Amino acid sequence: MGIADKIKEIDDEIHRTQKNKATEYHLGLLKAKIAKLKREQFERTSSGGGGGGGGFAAKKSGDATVVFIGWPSVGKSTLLNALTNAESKIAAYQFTTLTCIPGIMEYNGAQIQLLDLPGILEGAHEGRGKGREVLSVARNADLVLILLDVFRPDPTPIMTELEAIGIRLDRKPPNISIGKRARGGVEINSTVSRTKLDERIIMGILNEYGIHNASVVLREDIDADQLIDALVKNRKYIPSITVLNKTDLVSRDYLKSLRFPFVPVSADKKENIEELKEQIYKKLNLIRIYTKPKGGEADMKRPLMMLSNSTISDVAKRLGIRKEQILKGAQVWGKSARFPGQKLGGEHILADGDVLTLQFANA
Ligand SMILES: Nc1nc2c(ncn2[C@@H]2O[C@H](COP(=O)(O)OP(=O)(O)OP(=O)(O)O)[C@@H](O)[C@H]2O)c(=O)[nH]1
Ligand SMILES: [Mg+2]
Repeated sequence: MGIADKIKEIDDEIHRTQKNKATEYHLGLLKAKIAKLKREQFERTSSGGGGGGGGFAAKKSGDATVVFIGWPSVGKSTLLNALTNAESKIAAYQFTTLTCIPGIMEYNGAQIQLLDLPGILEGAHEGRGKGREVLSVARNADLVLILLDVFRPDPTPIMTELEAIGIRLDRKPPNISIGKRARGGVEINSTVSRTKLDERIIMGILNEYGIHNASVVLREDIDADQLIDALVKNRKYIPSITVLNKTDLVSRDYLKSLRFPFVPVSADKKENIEELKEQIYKKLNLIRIYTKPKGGEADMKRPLMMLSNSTISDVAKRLGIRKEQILKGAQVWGKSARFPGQKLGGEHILADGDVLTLQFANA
């Protein structure tokens, strides 16, 4: 039996099984098994392995990368052209765009890379219509822009496709640590008073992943899916924004009747495009970092725009460390430093407005 068949078999069993306290353990194990198989399947397909997006890989450029995901003909290419000076082909038939088309949007001093992609179909995550390659590009994005049009205004099936390829939208990684050890069995501690998962389920799922000795600490009340996410490890936690296009074709009352958060636009009539730029910029949560040469003055006019949670090493990388240089850390002035000019290591996470002087040792 191939992997796909095994997945289907377990999936069917999950759907047949009633969900209640008595079946919770069994369901938890089935979910763990299926996640393991799906990961194996993902890694076997050449495009999925490196997460590089196979034939659609685009070189990252700019301060952050936003990927457009949507059904065919919703107006992805029209929107790219409205937001940037790119010229992606537009046509009234489906699958006009066949590769990844990049554009750069400048906003508030940031250079934001936007990637237009071919449309996806339901079942994309299983490979339908090059869907896996398209979705794989989204795995490397800093923000996923889900583009819908007024003819099919429901983000859920698109989100399901993204979930199926290991992307977790608008969520944080589960706050749990699993420290493997040589012996002593599985020891479970929790810093929260109530937990959805009992010890038996946690142990069962860990065993499914070949872990028989470990110290586990739960710092939040997670469910079985989250525990599996923590074990599978190749999950990508990416923010998203849902945009509804072709609003020129409907009334305001119609838009008000829709029950999910979205940014309305008409890419063709260039309506609400500035608002969308602002929303993309805000959602990316970029921070400004200033560099100061040793003994000199910081250039406060031209910040580096970095993703939040960037480290000193990330800044060094952005500035292009030369081969013969070894980063020692940096002197930091600003919100993330305990005192002005604190010396901190490469792993230190910076805050908006920080000024820093990188320190190198010569190799
Ligand atoms: N009325 C209206 N039509 C639009 C709008 N945006 C795009 N269109 C039309 O929708 C059709 C598809 O536009 P594209 O930009 O090619 O759509 P796409 O999502 O890139 O399509 P694929 O590359 O095939 O997936 C074209 O005929 C566009 O002119 C809009 O805001 N309003
Ligand atoms: Mg297109």
